Amino acid sequence: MSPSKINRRNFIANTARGTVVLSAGITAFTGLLESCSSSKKAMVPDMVKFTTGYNQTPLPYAYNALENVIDSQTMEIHYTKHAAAYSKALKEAVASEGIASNTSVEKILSGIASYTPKMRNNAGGHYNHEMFWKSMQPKTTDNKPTGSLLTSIEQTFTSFANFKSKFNVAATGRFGSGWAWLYSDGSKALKIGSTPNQDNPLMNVSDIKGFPLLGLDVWEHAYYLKYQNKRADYAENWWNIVNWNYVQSRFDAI
Ligand code: MN3
Repeated sequence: MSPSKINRRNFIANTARGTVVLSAGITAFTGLLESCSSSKKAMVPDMVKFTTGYNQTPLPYAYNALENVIDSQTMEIHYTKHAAAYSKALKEAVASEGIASNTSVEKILSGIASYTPKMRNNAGGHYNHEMFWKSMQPKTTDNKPTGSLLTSIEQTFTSFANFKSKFNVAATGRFGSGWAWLYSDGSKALKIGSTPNQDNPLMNVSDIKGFPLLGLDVWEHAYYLKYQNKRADYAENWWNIVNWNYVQSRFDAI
């Protein structure tokens, strides 16, 4: 934590638990903080940088940019049809369920138990995909994290190879549609897990709770044209296009 960040924020120290909870006076993540309180650990994402709106942000690369791993047709259908539908339906749900239009998706997710299945499916779907697009980049050789994230992965999972193996188990083991996650339950502790459908660790209904750092879409629409039933091959190839700089930026925010 840099001094400048410290100066920008108001700290409340909980010395009994040895944890520190940041109170930035921004309401967007109040629910998230509350939803994570059950883990007895602080959840302190960078609230401005990682606040999600309702519209799709532009895809940060061309449809064919990830061609060796994800084919162009899959990317285009996935972004312009599937993900676009989540954004559209999210906006419908926000309007019909009386939510203030400046409410962040994160705030909605943290209290998702209070809303309809339409909200759950589409707020989750929109959030997950907005994060998914940013977490990929064109294929590079020997693609792996560096710095503090690599150190933490190696400390938590023994090695980067072992981390990938455990993540792939989460991805291939998810029955039906869903997501595999690297997430933090607070205090930068790394966890691997999966959620069904469009759920994610920000939801107060989720079995796993925390701040998502990296998510892999294992719905068949994400890979079927190129990989058919071979989800394991998709998951293995995907490591070549993970944007570790983006994952690191999320890790730095907690
Ligand atoms: Mn998808």
